[in-house]
Amino acid sequence: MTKSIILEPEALLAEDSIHFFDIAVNAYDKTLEEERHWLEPDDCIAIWQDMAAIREFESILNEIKTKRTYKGVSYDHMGAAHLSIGQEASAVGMAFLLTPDDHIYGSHRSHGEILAKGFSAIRKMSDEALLQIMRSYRDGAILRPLEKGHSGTVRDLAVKFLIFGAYGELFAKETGFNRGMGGSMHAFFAPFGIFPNNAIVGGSGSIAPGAALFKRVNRRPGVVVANIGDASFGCGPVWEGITFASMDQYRRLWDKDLGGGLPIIFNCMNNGYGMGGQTLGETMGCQYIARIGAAVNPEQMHAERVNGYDPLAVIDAFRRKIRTIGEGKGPVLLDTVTYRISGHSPSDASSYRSKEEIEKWQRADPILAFRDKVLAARMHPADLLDETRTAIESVVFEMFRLAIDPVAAPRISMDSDLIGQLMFSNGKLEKCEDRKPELLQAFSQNARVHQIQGKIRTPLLDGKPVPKMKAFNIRDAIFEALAYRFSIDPTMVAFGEENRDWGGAFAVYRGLTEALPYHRLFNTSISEAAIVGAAVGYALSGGRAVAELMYADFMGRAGDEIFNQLSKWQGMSAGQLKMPVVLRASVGAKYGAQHSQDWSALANHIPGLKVVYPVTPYDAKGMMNSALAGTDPVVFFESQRLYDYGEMFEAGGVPEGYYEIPLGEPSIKQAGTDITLVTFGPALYTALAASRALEAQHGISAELIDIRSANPLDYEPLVESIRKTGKVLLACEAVERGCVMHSIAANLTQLAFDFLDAPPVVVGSRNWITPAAELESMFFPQPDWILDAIHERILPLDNYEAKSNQTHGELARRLRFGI
Ligand SMILES: Cc1ncc(C[n+]2csc(CCOP(=O)(O)OP(=O)(O)O)c2C)c(N)n1
Ligand SMILES: [Mg+2]
Repeated sequence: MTKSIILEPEALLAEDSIHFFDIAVNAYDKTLEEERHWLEPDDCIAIWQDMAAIREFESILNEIKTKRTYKGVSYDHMGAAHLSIGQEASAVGMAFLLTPDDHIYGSHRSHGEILAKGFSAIRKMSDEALLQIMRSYRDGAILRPLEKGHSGTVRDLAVKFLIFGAYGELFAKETGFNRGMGGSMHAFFAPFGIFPNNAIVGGSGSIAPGAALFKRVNRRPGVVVANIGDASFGCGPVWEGITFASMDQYRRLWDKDLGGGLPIIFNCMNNGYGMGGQTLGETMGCQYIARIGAAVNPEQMHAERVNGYDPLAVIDAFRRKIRTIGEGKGPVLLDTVTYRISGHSPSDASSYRSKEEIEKWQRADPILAFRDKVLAARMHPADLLDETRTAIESVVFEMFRLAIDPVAAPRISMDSDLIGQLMFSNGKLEKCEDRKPELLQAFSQNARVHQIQGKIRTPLLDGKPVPKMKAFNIRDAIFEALAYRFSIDPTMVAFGEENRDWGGAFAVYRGLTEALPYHRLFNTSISEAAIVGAAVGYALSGGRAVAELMYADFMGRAGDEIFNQLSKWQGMSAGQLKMPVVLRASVGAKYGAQHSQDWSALANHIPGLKVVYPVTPYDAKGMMNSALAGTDPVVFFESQRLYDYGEMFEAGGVPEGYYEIPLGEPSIKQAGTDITLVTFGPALYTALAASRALEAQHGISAELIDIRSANPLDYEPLVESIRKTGKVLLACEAVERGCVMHSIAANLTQLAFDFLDAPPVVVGSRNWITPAAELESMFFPQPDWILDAIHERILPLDNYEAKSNQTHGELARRLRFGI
């Protein structure tokens, strides 16, 4: 389909100017009396109590970190504690109106936001709902130590639960929200709408838009708040997240009833500093974070600066901005000015700021200022405020004591394999929700489906190889798997660059544009970090996402999102959250150094990712089906050179119906007796050619095994093969140094040592830039290289003259020079 907006030269080249409107700065000026139409006396107590609780929570941590003792109680907290003393009003103001349907994401400095959001959710939930959550969450593991001796209300119990769970998480306790797998910087508790907090500065900036996307696509109530620091606005992924969240299509092209612009508030907790870098006047040039909105869209993201030292000003801003989002006019940017009186962390000596500055902010202390305001308005007497504060402080202290108690709050057993078990959920989930998937047409009516029906799915047709044009190929295989899951799982979305209309950069999605509404398949900005980050946020919210990276070389642009986010949240949530994301990354050829790299080793190195690279139609369909039925993140490499390849190995052809190939099972593509050739990626075809030459010219029978999956991987078939052949060569198209095959070779040396006649040999691409298409045969492994390497390093071949230098001497020379 062509676009509905015609780019008119007359209009686009005409003289004009761009208009900006004023951005409000600390415009809130209401007195407490003026807020009385909504502000009940109890609300004042709530705000006061929540701020006091946060202050106490953080003060205890500060004392414990710096002095190892607080009120006579000693504890050695080894981990991080990025405190937010001074930032309480901004946290409480942010959370005050939010309901459990509203989800917050945050940063390394989020203890205050976690507590504020939790307290706010607790006030809005019924006793039954609270009890249900506390009893069912991890089968009551957090609740049990609290129930004994509790005599107050359910809400009081829930407040204790929140503080106890938070401290427990910080102190790496079994009784932490996530069994201590997240810790201080990553703590969260989803049932209260508190979603992952991120140790990567700005990490939530690209993830939270995916959570907002989930709400729109699946018609969920609520807003998403990304609480990120002022310095994080220098991070590329934050800008990408803002770009992704502000795409015009949500309002112009998506079904109106979805609700319009993404329901997200980028809330800058602007404390004026990174760690020691000052964002005003030193490390940034915008002076006001709110100004950034003016670059984004005509509404300037409805940005404004808010006084984050006054909880009422922040509440006021959130009320107005939530309304704006309700009108479908998101995203929103808030620049909430605050100050951390505490250091960046307790070890921070604050050498970068003056004592005088800190003292000025201490005099403006938001908690004391609010107290004065309440007293001046005669809302409550001083002794009630003071009693309330003392009472909540003692609850916080009590919870601290309980959380450090090794009996009430133990750690996971040191000799358990629990962390290993948490890395993958290994679940099978046909659909993330049970409702009818939205489709524009039945797939049985789809032109691409019809076209594929006429294709040949077997290796041979009338005894001859199938011509390329007629063969059911890898592109078709992946399409079929995707189409199947789209028709089953209503939450499933696919997005990336040029995904709609164009059909995905390499036409895998061709035909899907006609079958799927915009919100299930869409083009994104050229924002790889946001593409992967949004997929992460979407999955954390409960949906299934397929994200596409046009070239694997662009993984660098999404490095944090792949390596720190996609891979880690199942483990850090201790299994509470799932990550059903398939990240499709196509591996190029012909386009030189920055468009032709196989980076499977990078993904394979990172714990928490499944990494596969199928290279036959049979494998591609079966493995994509498995990936799309699972609950784990799968990095799914595809070879651009092979998209047109038909099936050459599976005699019965590629089934039309649904089937799965479990991820992690190597496939014996050709049985043999004399040597084992193990491949990953397109090197299968290189090894196949080499095996034919070995057979024809030397009478050597090679067993050909494609591992298909680098992680997980069952080594048993490889060891079995080596037991038979005694020899193994491993080949892939990634540059040789550090490639997946080296890990496998090292493991096989351990696992099959007794059967090996010679050390395993690895053949990969040269450790160079990928040269131009015309020179590629110098770079990618060639069949000759495999024969030469066998001849030089495994089994001398009779009357054989090597064409390339694969000797040990040459290997040592290359290693010496790092090439
Ligand atoms: C990507 C990344 N770079 C650097 C750091 C180290 N670091 C941790 S916090 C921080 C400052 C962040 O400042 P800001 O975003 O304003 O948040 P604040 O600490 O002020 O709450 C830095 C540089 C990091 N964690 N992540
Ligand atoms: Mg900051």
